Amino acid sequence: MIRVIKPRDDGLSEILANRALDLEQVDEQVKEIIKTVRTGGDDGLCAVTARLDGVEIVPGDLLVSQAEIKEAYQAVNKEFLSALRQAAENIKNFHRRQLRNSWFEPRPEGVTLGQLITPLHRVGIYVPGGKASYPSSVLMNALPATVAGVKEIVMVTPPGKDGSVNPYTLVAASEAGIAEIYRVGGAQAIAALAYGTETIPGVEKITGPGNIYVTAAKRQVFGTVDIDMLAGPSEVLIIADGAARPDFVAADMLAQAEHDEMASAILVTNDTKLAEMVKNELAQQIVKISRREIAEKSIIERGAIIITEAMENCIQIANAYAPEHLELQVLEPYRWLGGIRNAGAVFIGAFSPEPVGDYFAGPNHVLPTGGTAKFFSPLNVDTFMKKTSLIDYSMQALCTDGRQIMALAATEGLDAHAKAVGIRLEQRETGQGQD
Ligand code: HSO
Ligand code: ZN
Repeated sequence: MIRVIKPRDDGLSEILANRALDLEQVDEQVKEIIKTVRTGGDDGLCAVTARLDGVEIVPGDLLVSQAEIKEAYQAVNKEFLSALRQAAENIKNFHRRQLRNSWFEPRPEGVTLGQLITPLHRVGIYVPGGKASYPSSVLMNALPATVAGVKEIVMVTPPGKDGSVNPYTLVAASEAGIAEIYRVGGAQAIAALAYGTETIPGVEKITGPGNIYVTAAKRQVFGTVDIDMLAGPSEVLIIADGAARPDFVAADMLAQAEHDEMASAILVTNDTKLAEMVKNELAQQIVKISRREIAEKSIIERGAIIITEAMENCIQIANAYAPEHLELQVLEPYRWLGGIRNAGAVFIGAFSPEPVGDYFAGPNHVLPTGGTAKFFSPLNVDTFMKKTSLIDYSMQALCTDGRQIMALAATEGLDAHAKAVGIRLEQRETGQGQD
């Protein structure tokens, strides 16, 4: 059922390529939706929601009430709540380590330089509805923003057919300190966050995964607001050697495959026997999982077992693939870790399966997909911070550097730039300046 590929097979290049998100196919439709919300405000937003989601909502009902949040707490079980709270603690602790201070550097020559690091003021978090509505993703998006010091965190999430919002999502939002929740989803929710409506004031940045319409909308509003990244289907690449447990490896591949038919689970190994055993394990385990149909499609269409000559080749393939999640189920994981350049998150050893990171350990599970781990990082505290540069020159320092600045300005033909410096140098020469 799963492809087995040996290097030089054509299949390998097929797996390494062909992962780009094809957002163009929905761009026109998304452009129309954004225009409707931008020009029509609340009415446009509710009209699109009625048309596309089949839910009639009046602007006055967009905001989820405190009473609904209280009710949601009644609907969720205690075990969920205590696990969620512990996960939240772990996530906050991990992200606190990412906080950086503003800095000032006064130098003896009369120059002080520095960098202010300040949180964004208002951000919007998109949480998908339906099957992919994950309370864990609410925490993963909101808590780094909280740790960063963002004052206003807004959440949007599509309503069910009856207009309700998943109680687990609501409880997670409340636990993460989100006070403003709107029942609206899709590209129209992204448009509302970017441009604002009468009911939903606009935000500065939008984060969180969504379907292809949401992702295309995020790309279209980028520049009006900032976005985190363009998320594609989830993926895991597992490097395993002869010491790995085939049942563990297969279980981890299925944990990935059950997310979505488009999700990819790939095993790269230098051990032919392990490859064979994992293949058998997959066949045995897949019939026992509740999302079997989704997982089967994912494993058949997107999964692969790649057999290489040596561990070095496994590492090379991982770097070329740049997976969202990389598992190292090998005898000496730390020996190989230094060779890893491209991965969203690395899970080390037999007892760190991906769900540990998906839910609990603390690092973020919003990770770069589709090979973008070559240049994107996991969602983190910096995602919600911005930097402001500080420049403080004394009169003495300007006199020292002024001629060089004027020379550069003259070369660019920017006479007024040169004069803005020159006027100060002259003042110094005539003795009128003060430091
Ligand atoms: N594996 C997903 C996150 C997730 N898994 C949420 C379960 N719930 C993307 O990293
Ligand atoms: Zn997952």
